[in-house]
Amino acid sequence: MKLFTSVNDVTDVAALVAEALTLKQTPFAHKHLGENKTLCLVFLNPSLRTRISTQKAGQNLGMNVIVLNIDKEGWALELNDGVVMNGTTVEHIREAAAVMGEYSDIIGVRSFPGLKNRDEDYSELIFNKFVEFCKVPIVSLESATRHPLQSLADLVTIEELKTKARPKVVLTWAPHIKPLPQAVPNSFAEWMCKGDVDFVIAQPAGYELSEEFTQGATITHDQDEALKDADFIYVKNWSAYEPYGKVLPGNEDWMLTFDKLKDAPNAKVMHCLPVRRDLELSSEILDSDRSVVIHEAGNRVWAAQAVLKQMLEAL
Ligand code: SN0
Repeated sequence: MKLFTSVNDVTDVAALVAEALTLKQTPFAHKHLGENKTLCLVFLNPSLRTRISTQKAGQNLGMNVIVLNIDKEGWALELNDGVVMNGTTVEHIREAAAVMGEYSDIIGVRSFPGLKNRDEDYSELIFNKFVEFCKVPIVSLESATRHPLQSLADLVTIEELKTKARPKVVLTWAPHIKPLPQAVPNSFAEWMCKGDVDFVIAQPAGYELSEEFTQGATITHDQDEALKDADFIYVKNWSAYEPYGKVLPGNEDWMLTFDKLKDAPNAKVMHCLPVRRDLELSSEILDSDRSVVIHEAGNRVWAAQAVLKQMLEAL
């Protein structure tokens, strides 16, 4: 694998999930694979899980790992071509990405969407500039439209915890005070549509995701109906795709509470984290044995390690 930005970069999804679960049992079985190889993780936005789990995954494979919080510690980057750089930006992404490529065997990049210009975000402007200029294999650490390492960890978690061959998985929209990216739900939908699950998306009217990601999903505005007999409930806020990046008024009653689980007695509750307690998801659920969010976050290591292993094998 030379590029990991979406489920479409994976030739065999089930095999990658199985690989992650094998690595969970034997984390150091390939500790020489990454010897003398450098992984550079570049963050243009904050991170907790992605940063630590991917760093750990690289180290488990014997890699040297460098983390650069470029938004805080690097020179201010210019992303546009054809500008006279006589303002606040100091270094063009053309040079910055090319130089990082000189120092690295694999690069990871996190770049959130601006949520202002849909065409710009959905063309993956920033991420694709790294791909173009750094010339080494790249793994997405969440780009404008997708979060594939999260989605792979989610599928690994479902595979690991499921109690029936084809579980019912419900992605349910949650309230928030500010506009968040569609990257996590887009990506989750795209991966679930390739998994062996019955997949339902429940969201208020107006929060439809781009159809590019939801082919094969059942989409409903009726949360109660969707949650019925769910095996896994994935809670996530996202802003509207149309009008782009907006929070629509109302819908506070979409927060998942214990009461809403009454017709889903076996449902396990997932969230990618960070989660705002009692806004997106009730603390009652988070503090109960229904929640698998910590287990899910733990699986981020094995997802990242499976991807890095396949990338190292292809170097
Ligand atoms: C990000 C998102 O894409 O939704 C990262 C999730 C892994 N989440 C946030 O930006 C949360 C910010 C907040 O203020 O709650």
